[in-house]
Amino acid sequence: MNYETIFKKYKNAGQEHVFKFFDELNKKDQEIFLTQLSQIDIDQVSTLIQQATAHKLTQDTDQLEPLPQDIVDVSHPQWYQNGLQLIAENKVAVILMAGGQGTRLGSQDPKGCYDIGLPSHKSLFQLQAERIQRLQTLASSFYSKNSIIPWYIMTSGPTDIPTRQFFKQHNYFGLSEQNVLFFKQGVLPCFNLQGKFMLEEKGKLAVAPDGNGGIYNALHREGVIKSLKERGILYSHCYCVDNSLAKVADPIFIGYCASRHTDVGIKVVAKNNPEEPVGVVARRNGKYGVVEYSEISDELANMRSNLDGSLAYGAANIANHFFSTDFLERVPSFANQLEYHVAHKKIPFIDASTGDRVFPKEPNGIKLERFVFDVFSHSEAFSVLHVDRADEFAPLKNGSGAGVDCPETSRTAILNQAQRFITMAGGHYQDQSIEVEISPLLSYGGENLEKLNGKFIKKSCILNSLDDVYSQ
Ligand code: UD2
Repeated sequence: MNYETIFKKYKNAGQEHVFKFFDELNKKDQEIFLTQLSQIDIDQVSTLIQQATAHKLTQDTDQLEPLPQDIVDVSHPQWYQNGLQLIAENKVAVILMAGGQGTRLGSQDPKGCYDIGLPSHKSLFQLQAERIQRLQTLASSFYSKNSIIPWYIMTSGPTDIPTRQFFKQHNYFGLSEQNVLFFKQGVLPCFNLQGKFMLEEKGKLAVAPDGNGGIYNALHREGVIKSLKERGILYSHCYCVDNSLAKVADPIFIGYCASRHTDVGIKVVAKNNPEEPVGVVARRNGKYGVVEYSEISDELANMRSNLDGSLAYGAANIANHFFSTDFLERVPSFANQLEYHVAHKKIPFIDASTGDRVFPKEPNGIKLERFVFDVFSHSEAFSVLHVDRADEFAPLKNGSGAGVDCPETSRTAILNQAQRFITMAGGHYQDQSIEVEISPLLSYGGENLEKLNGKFIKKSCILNSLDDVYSQ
């Protein structure tokens, strides 16, 4: 599209102010700017701005009820073999949501690159890659097949290049490059409290990733669904990058959901307290859904069950989802009904009156995002698996020293899990100051440590292989 056409579209939408500094730009920057402007669906976004600024928060428009207890099953090893067999038959994929910007973490790099300070200094990406590798080994040896779990990684504008570079630098952490597939989610323009677009630079619109719910458009647009079908994938585990304990492609979860012909499955833990920043699984207008922590009222967050006094809305979403490929194929038929959520953020912008870049101290703009769990109401066979927080959920949200959901709590969670695995195998620590890290390549869920039975670990160490186990 040429300048006149684009200008007219933006003028009709009341957004012509974005051209204020256009004449100051050189030819090349003008081309880049026009390309960016032409890629925005200005009509759709204008509608969204009206909806978002008039949007009512969920609890005063939706009829909410706590999750009925009879829908929740508790995780159990009985489903492990079923899941491992599906993995061995190459019917299982992993989809990682890694497009978020680690603002709260204070890191410029994609969150998956973060080193939480383990003795091995492995990043979250490496821990997750090694969990996949271990499962491929377990499935292959148990079912004597060459098991492959393709790993689809969703990135966004800010995380795409650094994520791809990180994997390349680390040679895909031992995985085959053709089974680590990146795809980018979409972006949406930010706008100020008056509904006007903002300039990040004189020739660049301020945009942000369209939320982890942008995954559904991206899966189709970027050919991931096509790839899943070509590979014969029936089920996918979809999870968030920032959970240090994420049980990637958990055979128990896969086996449980598949055994119930699930189209959408979710893992939950008991919510710690009313203020914990997690969504809660509930019934919304008679359907299953998740009420995000940023949208639940204090009244509902604090409501207690009459039976045992626990939180009525206490089924905490840990961003671990199961999807059948059939369901993912169905999503476009209702994707555009998915609501957008309003996030008030501090958005640097060019001040129109001075041309200077301003870094606001308070939220000055709105980012629109979709949430991955907003499709749950379209599920026809919903499953909820209650899992053990200590074994499955250690989110990395805050910077070092925050005391909660931070590198230190993630590190502790992983080392505590290793100690439980060793104790379960009959091993002991010589004294409590010892720290042992177990490589996921050696053990995914505590298996393969039998030789530790009756042994005393005398000093802190990293168990990378059975040789390390024998040498204790
Ligand atoms: C997420 C869940 C929340 C709870 C919590 C647990 C959502 C919407 N909320 O809250 O219910 O489970 O995690 O820790 O899932 N991401 C993208 N693209 C985006 C935005 C986010 O891929 O545009 C990814 C991000 O990389 C991360 C995940 O989605 O892996 C969660 O993102 P977040 O940090 O924005 O979500 P949070 O912690 O607010």
